Amino acid sequence: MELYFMPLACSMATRIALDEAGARADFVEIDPLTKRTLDGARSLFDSNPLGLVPTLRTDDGEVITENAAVLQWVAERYPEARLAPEGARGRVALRSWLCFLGTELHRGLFTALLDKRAPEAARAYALQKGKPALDHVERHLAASAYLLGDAFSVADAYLVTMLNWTLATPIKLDAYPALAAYAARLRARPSVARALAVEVPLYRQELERHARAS
Ligand SMILES: N[C@@H](CCC(=O)N[C@@H](CS)C(=O)NCC(=O)O)C(=O)O
Repeated sequence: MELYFMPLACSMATRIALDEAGARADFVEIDPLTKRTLDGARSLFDSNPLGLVPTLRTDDGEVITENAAVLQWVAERYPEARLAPEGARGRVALRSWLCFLGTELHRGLFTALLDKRAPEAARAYALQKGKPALDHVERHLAASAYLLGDAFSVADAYLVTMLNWTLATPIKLDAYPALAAYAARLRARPSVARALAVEVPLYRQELERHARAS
């Protein structure tokens, strides 16, 4: 299987989930500026018409896009890793969190904050509009170790990935003590620590590459 990823992007959640599952995968780095592999040989658009990561090509050649779908595929493909709850109720809760993370937090809040081309007014609007979503997760995690209670799931892989992004935004995690404690605890989790150990240096290289090109 192949995971198309960009360093520290939301595709890192899939890297964490695959690591948790002990799954073997080839990680194909995409440059966000060119949307091509670093050697220029392959375009992400050939696999995903939107040119977005994560894009996962399974061993059967099936292409899966959209974080929520990719993460649920990994959880279902490797049930022994227990990355999703077993019961119907728990599955609904997982889908609910994944939809919330993908829409209210990722696209609703972080996309505008991280987009250097976004007008300042768009950033301010996203910050104000996204605050109830951050407050919601803060309240939830004040009473719960993980998004789904006492067990790590693919939703946590997604959330911890996004919390890294706060470093590049005006969001100060200090103002959200439960989220800050959760982020610190999850960053020490071996799968998350390994993902960061791989992707932080790749991100730095990406920044250097872009600085040289500009
Ligand atoms: N709706 C998509 C959004 C994925 C997304 O926004 N991916 C970002 C990285 S976090 C991306 O590929 N950005 C590249 C770009 O926008 O050109 C999903 O949930 O997978």
